[in-house]
Amino acid sequence: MTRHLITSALPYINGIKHLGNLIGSQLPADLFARYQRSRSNEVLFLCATDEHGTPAELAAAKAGKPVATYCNEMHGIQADIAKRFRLSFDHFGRSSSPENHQMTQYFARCLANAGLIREVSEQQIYSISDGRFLPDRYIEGTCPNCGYDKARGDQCEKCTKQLCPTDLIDPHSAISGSTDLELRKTKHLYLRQSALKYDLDAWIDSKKDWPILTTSIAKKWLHDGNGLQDRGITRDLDWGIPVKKGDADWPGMEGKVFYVWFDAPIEYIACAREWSIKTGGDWERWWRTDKGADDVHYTQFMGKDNVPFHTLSFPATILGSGEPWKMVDQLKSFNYLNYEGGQFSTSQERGVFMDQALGILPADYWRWWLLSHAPESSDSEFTWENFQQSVNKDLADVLGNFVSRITKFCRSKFGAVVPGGGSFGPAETALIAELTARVRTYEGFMDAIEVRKSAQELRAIWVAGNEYLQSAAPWSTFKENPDMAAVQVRFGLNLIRLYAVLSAPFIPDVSAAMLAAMRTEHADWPDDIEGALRMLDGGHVFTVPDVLFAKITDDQREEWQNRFRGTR
Ligand code: B3M
Ligand code: ZN
Repeated sequence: MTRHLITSALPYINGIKHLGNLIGSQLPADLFARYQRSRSNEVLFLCATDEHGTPAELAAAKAGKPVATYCNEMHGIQADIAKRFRLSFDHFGRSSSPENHQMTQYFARCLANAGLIREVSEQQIYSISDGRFLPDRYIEGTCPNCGYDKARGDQCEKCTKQLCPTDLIDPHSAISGSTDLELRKTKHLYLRQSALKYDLDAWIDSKKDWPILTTSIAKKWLHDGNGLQDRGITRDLDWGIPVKKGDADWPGMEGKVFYVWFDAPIEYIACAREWSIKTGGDWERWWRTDKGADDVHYTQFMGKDNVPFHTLSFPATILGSGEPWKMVDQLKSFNYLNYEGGQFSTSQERGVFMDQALGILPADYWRWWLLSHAPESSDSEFTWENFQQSVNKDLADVLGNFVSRITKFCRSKFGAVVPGGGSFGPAETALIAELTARVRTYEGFMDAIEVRKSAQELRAIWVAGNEYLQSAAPWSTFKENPDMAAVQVRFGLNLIRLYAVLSAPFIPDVSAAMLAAMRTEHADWPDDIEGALRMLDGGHVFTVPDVLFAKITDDQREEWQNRFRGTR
């Protein structure tokens, strides 16, 4: 039995996320968590809302609400939508939690005690009309590198160049639009990442099984230009975690907060503490290698733009603390999901957002399409045609139709009871052999977090059952040899139960419906396929389930295509 700690990158608190955000981290993480639980491994699956920094403050200002009120409301909304997408977090925490305040200030003290924090006086842009400093994304202007006129103070999202607010041409406040700005002296704390360069390099070199995408990004930042830079970890803002050294004040840092990317990854740890308060669990058993976490396998899920912070800054915080905290073992990062030839856009209302998706179809339809088209080695594209085709073919025609045909035929000839008698013939034996190989292959892909390949293998397992039914044709066999038909039908009904177990990580609701229709609690993972296909014996009562997947009509597809086209 392996113990799996699994975290998904924390979604920013502002607004409801779109399908691209969902497949970029939380949904694949859920697939992996569900699968590891189904293999009887111990899992702690954590996520939380990322509630500090620009996204929270600008969104709250736009909503005309105090930031704390806004965050309270949005956490509840995001938690509810996550539940409706069956994202099976053991805890969905908040980076603004008291636990994260305490944990972040604790790490700051450890780093200070290790001599890894230095104070830096610097010039920051101050907005006179807003009465505040404008760090990071609180300021916008024209990118000096590519001329993009909505570049932000920390990065130009068009040419991705990392910027400082003072680099921008024609800067203005992202809060009020004011250009009444001036440079003012301030001072901030910097994490001396440069002093940890060799430790980090050695740690990354030890990760022999990391995907190329992950390692190449980490190495680029580590060796890019003049190597790993010291990094500011405090900001002149009101909303955030106050700068303190543990419980003690930090002289000269009054009124400042920690930078959002310093506190957000620490929430992975604080979230476990929130979980232990909720459940009585032992969080240190998951995070402290001196208290039992040395046998934990820790996997992180995120979008590729978050890789630098997870392979450099957060590990620097952990390594720099000098304490035995668990560090990530495997890191699965994703490219981007594009929408109908362009990008998802909140501001342009372009693309399908998580609440809207659930408003038109149940979660499993989306889970299946997103996971089977996950943007793993490259970006992928959502088109309504492809979505309609995949739902109608994979889900309705292959899986749904198989379940419907076998249960309805059995009810018509044998009643809603598994028919007994007879024994498996060559066709059943052949399919057992094929499924034994395919399920082992499926397990291999799932353990390696090869999401698309896992989906393809699972689909092939569904197809194999269909092909068996097609060639066995119990409806024809029945006329000449009802006993043989009984064997074929019993075998088919057992396939339904097997499919329910194998498919649950992808489509949990329909899998539960299939298991319920088979009236069985037996949902153990099938180490022995033949044994699994004998689980439902003659006389076992079942029910014919409702239609598992309704096909998407052309009219529906056209209506939805128009509805989510975007405003421009
Ligand atoms: N909130 C997500 C993003 O950059 C960011 C991840 C934090 S994980 C600690 O879109
Ligand atoms: Zn640019």
